[in-house]
Amino acid sequence: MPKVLITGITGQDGSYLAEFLLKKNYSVFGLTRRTSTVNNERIKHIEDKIELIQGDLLDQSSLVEAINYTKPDEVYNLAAQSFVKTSWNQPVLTGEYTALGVTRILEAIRSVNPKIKFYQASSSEMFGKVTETPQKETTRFHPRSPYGVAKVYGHYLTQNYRESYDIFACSGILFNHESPRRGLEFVTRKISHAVARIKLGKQDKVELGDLRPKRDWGFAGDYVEAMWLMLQQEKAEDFVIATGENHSVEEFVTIAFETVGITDWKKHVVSNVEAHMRPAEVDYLIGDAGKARKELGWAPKTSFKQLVEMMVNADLELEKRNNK
Ligand code: NDP
Ligand code: GDR
Repeated sequence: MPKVLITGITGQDGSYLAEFLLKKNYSVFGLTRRTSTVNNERIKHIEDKIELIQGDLLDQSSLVEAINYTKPDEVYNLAAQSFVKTSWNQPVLTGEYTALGVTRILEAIRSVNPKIKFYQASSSEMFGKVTETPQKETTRFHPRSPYGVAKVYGHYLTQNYRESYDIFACSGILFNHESPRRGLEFVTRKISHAVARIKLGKQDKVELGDLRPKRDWGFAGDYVEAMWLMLQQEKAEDFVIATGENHSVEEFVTIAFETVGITDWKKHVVSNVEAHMRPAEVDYLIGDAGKARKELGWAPKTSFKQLVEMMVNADLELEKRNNK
């Protein structure tokens, strides 16, 4: 039975990846940090099938210990401070987790067993102010946030450990991917959750920022397969993972309200650009996953409309169960 260690297992992607690898008969270990309240909501349904190890990307010895104890064949580094807006409020912490955290985990792999295969969660935010459309593996990076800059560091460090120590280390440059397990502060989930509550009469309005930015939005459940495929190749390489389509925040809003039969959504949306302004915005992202399609045989399975409907319907069910 192959063994895997996932950092960020309590997050959106970690939970889907753990499910996916259990189906592939992996023995799954997850690194979790200590919190005063247990935060395992997304993995509650598989908790008896996985083993959680306490550790933190800020603590080198905890990473060495986790790798020594679990003896994994593969490590997926999904842990990060992943909310772009917060990265301006906490730029140093974002750098510690999202950038230096990659060094710490790669150093742990190098010192314990450099034969372990490594996946790094790189991001389309590295392209930022885009210099080419669509964006592919060779597109120049121009990150627009401390988060994006930290991801560029992690990306190049992963390449560097591959070249310096011959570690099988890959980066997946993933474009936005969402799901009913997305954190509530991200725009897609903020919208799907608010729409469900508006439909049920629990609230009347939702305040958003700029509705014009466009993103290439896919379904997280489809994207974790690509992570795994990267580590099953002969050679370690980096891949862009995207749908190849982009949509504005406004299009997401429109379909979300349509899903619950509300067509006059403007009555329910307050666009407060000022309040949600980021010091530098990323306006337009669209990925070219041609290399992944060709070399990994990967393609997304869920359309944009299916994704929006899935999220709104899941939030309707959630909010029907919730009395508040
Ligand atoms: P989430 O924010 O949902 O999950 C982040 C995870 O990282 C959580 O499990 C969190 O733990 C953990 N974590 C944060 N800091 C530390 C730390 N210091 N030590 C240990 N664990 C820590 O992110 P996603 O699942 O959406 O994303 C997964 C990865 O992919 C991230 O690296 C993200 O930056 C990257 N990415 C995501 C994209 C997306 O669209 N979702 C696109 C491209 C890249 P806790 O539960 O305790 O907070
Ligand atoms: P992003 O996701 O920054 O692309 O990062 P987010 O959902 O936060 O923003 C997407 C776009 O929507 C605009 N926007 C709003 N955003 C939020 N959060 N809340 C609002 O009310 C709102 N109104 C408009 C934003 O300005 C932005 O343009 C995500 C994260 O998962 C990263 O970790 C990941 O690397 C990238 O996707 C790819």
